[in-house]
Amino acid sequence: MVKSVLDTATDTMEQSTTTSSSIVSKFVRREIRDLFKKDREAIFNAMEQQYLEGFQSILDKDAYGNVSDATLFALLHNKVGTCYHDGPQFLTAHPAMQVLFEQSLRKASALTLSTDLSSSFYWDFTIEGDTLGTEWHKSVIYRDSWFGPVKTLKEDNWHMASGRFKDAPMKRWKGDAAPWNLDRAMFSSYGILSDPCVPGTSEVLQRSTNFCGIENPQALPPMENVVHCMSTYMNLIDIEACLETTVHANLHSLHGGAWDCAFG
Ligand SMILES: [Cu+2]
Repeated sequence: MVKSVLDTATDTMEQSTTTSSSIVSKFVRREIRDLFKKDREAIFNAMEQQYLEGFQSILDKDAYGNVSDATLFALLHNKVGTCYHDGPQFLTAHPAMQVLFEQSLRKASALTLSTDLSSSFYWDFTIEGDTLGTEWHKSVIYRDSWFGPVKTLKEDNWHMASGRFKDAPMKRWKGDAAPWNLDRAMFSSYGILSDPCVPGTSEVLQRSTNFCGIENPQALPPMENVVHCMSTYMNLIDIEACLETTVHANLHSLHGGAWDCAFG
């Protein structure tokens, strides 16, 4: 796809030169709802390879053992020493991890499904924030053929009862222990790559919109929160702190839920 024409003009006293060349963008990132259905389906198929089939391409198998790319992402995200959160580096480091994810996604698609992906995706969750209010769990995002339901039941042990990712395993590091992967706050007490405060023992993904018996009435962050952060604060540290706490952070808990509480 030809994205734009680059014009370079050089003016001197003696001559004026103009050159033009085409810039070709071979890969684009679109809001997930804006993708053609076939492109979105290809992406989800590749994600199945990553999250269900343990696709491995980033770490060398001989050196690190059987460590899937998805496990590495979980580890990097949790590792305190990686510093993805709690500072202005969040704005660049977190997207850098997304680039790594996309590289793995393209390889998974090409190598295991013989499909070259033409695009990647992002999720603009402020669309749910602006349009669905407390009904955000009804978003197309949580369709079975997309990411699967977020509203689950205690009778199902908070597992997704349907959807392509319903059997997604909780990630564990399967390589050797090494100084770089031994860091606080990376593993739960059961060795699962989740927040250490999560005491779950399930080896299959669990999640809920319920908190200790109470249905959470919160909505996803609206675009107004982003605008507020960008227009209220004047330096990167304050803008980032606002974005991380009022735009990003609740996503984790909203999609996790809480159960087996002392009450409820
Ligand atoms: Cu994060």
